[in-house]
Parts: sequence; C-alpha cells; structure tokens
Amino acid sequence: MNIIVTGGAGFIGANFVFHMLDKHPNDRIICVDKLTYAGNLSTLKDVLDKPNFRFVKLDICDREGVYKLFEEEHPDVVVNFAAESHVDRSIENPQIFLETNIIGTAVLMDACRKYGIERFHQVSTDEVYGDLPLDRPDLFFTETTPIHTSSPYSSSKASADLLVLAYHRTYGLPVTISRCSNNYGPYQFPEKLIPLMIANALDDKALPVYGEGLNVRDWLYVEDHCKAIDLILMNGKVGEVYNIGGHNEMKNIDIVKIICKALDKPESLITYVTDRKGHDLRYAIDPEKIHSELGWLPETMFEEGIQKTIAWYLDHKEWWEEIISGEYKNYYKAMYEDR
Ligand code: NAD
Ligand code: TDX
Repeated sequence: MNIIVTGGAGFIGANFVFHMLDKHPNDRIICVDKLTYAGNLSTLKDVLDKPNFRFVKLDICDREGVYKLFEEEHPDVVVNFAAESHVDRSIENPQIFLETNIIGTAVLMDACRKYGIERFHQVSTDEVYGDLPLDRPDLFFTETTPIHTSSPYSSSKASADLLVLAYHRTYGLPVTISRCSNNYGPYQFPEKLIPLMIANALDDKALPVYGEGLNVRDWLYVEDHCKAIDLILMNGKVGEVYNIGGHNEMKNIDIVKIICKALDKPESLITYVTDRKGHDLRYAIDPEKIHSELGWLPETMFEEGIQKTIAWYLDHKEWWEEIISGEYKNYYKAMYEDR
C-alpha cells in the first residue's frame, strides 16, 4: 500500500512513520510536511534513505501541490496528522489554525475524492469534547459526547472532524476519525508540558505551572497512540469515530513533581504563573469502543513511559537544545516573561 502520512516530521506523525516502517515493511510511506516551527527533518534522519520512504516538503493547504502528489503517488491511504497543535499559540493567533487544521483537511479530502482512496484517517483530539468538571470523576468522554470546544485550537479540530463526517455522508468518502488524549514520549516539541518541564528542570530554570496546577489530563505514551491508529486503519469501520486513551488521569502539578524527583531537582523550581485563558479543567477518555471492537489496550503504563521519556530527553539533548536555542527563545519570552 502507498500511505501518505501528513505532519510526519512532527511529534506523533514521526513516531507513526517509525511504527509503520517497522511493522509494515512492504508498505510505502510518503511523508508530507510543511516543516513549520514544529516540524523537524532531523527527526526523520534514520529513515530518509529507506527505499520505501519519501519525504515531501508541502503545505496541505496547497491544493495544486497536493493534487500533483496524488497523481505521482496514487495513495491508498491518507493519515492526516498535519496541524497547528499548541493551544497557547492558538490563543495568541487563531488564523493559521483555521487554515491548516480546517482548510488543509478539506484540501486533502478533495484530493481523495478526485483521485480515489481506500481510507482517509483524521487524527483528532479529545479536546473537541471540551472539558469535564474536576468534582465528577464518574464522567468520561465517549464518542457520543457532544462537541463543545473551548480554544481556537480545539474549535479548529472540531470543525475538521465535522467536515470529515460530512464528506463521508455527502460523498461517501471512506473516512475514520480517532480522538486521542494527551500524548507524551520521544520527539515532542519542548513547548508542551512534559518536555518543557524536563528541559527547564535540566537547566535549573523556573517550572511555570498554570493556575494552581490542578487541571487534569489523561496521558498516553505515543507508541500506544500509533498502534491504535494502525489498528483503526486495518480493522476500523468506515464512518466511525474511535476515542483513544489509557485511563491515566493526572494533575499537572503531580506530573511536574514526578519530573523534579526523577531528575533530582528541587520542587522550589516550581513557579505558579497566570492561568491559560479558557483553560480546560479535566480531560478523560472512555476507550471502551476501541477496546471492545478492535481489541486495543495501552501497553506502556505511565510509570514506565515517563521514565523512558525522561531518559530519551537526557540521551538526545542535541535534538531539543538545537530547538530551544533558536526562534523558540522569542516564543518563550513572549509567552512566559512577566506572566
Ligand atoms: P506537532 O505540532 O508536533 O506536529 C505537527 C506537524 O505538522 C509538524 O511537523 C508541522 O511541520 C506539520 N504541519 C503543520 N502545518 C502544516 C501544513 N499546513 N502542511 C503540512 N504540514 C504541516 O503535533 P503533534 O503533537 O505531533 O500532533 C499531531 C496531530 O495529533 C495533530 O493533528 C494534533 O491535533 C493531534 N493530537 C495531538 C495530541 C498531543 O497530545 N500532542 C493528542 C491528540 C491529538
Ligand atoms: O508551561 C506550561 N504550564 C502548564 O501548566 C504548559 C505548556 C502547559 N501547562 C498545562 C496546561 C495543560 O493543562 O499543562 C497541561 C498540558 O498542556 P499542553 O502540553 O499544552 O497540552 P494540552 O493543552 O492539554 O493539549 C495537548 O493535548 C491535546 C496537545 O498539545 C494537543 O495538541 C492535543 O490535542
């Protein structure tokens, strides 16, 4: 099969490329990425020369470029990871989120309609369901929970999901959607909570916790997300949405304390800063559907996954030090100075 993976130079997309090349060596992977600030070609350095791998620098909003690629590659499957993915950036500047996350998804699906496809898979997020109250641990997001978004980021992802389902209903496009909880693991860009705290702690810098640090996220090791998408491609039912999550809810402050302990850094580095606008309180996925229909279960428990992740960042300092020494410095200053 020829599989187009968009956003494959980013965190989850790259982990998915590695997973697919390893588990499906007879498939050809065409990785499409615009290489925004979040995309990093060096992440893919070990696979760039593989005969069944091709990297194409392309914006998914570029209709002409996308159609040309479809004419060249005749893809059987498209997996769309490409997105602007950081909530804080969406609060500062929503426009690019609307372009990539909504228009880009539509362009890819138009190409699928024009040239034909066996499957278009949209990588979505649990954030489309909004948030749950902190005092109702009995509540979880299921696939039928109403869409109810909080940030420009989650609104753009929800808009894309609605378009994907509309293309299925209206044009019969063979689509699937997955909505996953927070991922962590190797190659995550250091603007996100876990790698940001690891990088800052290693530098003995302040650890900026939003609000009181009581917001809850449901963390999943990135490999488990990749395995779930692979299963959905193989056995998932067209037109369906699958939630992905490992029942691993944690308060932000507890995550930061675990990182301090693992790196032998004092908790006095923790600094409480002004809360994120519209900050979602709690995310919690009910993964019963993907478990019962496709047999998926998370394999890496948090205690193991966080140690593996910390070890990876310690072993790959050159990867993230290069990132935080560049344009990221301006981002960090604008986002955190005087916060
Ligand atoms: P990321 O920001 O690390 O990577 C995004 C990639 O997309 C980058 O390589 C970037 O260069 C590329 N990209 C951005 N705009 C593009 C465009 N217009 N054309 C082509 N490529 C473009 O993001 P991530 O954390 O790996 O997330 C991947 C996907 O998974 C996103 O769709 C996100 O919404 C979703 N998701 C993420 C999480 C999470 O915890 N990180 C959880 C659930 C769902
Ligand atoms: O410096 C920080 N301090 C802090 O307290 C940062 C960067 C984050 N936080 C908090 C905000 C959130 O409650 O940590 C939590 C996690 O924040 P992020 O890593 O920014 O992730 P989140 O906003 O939960 O969104 C993530 O999960 C769902 C991904 O970035 C999305 O792409 C995905 O869809």
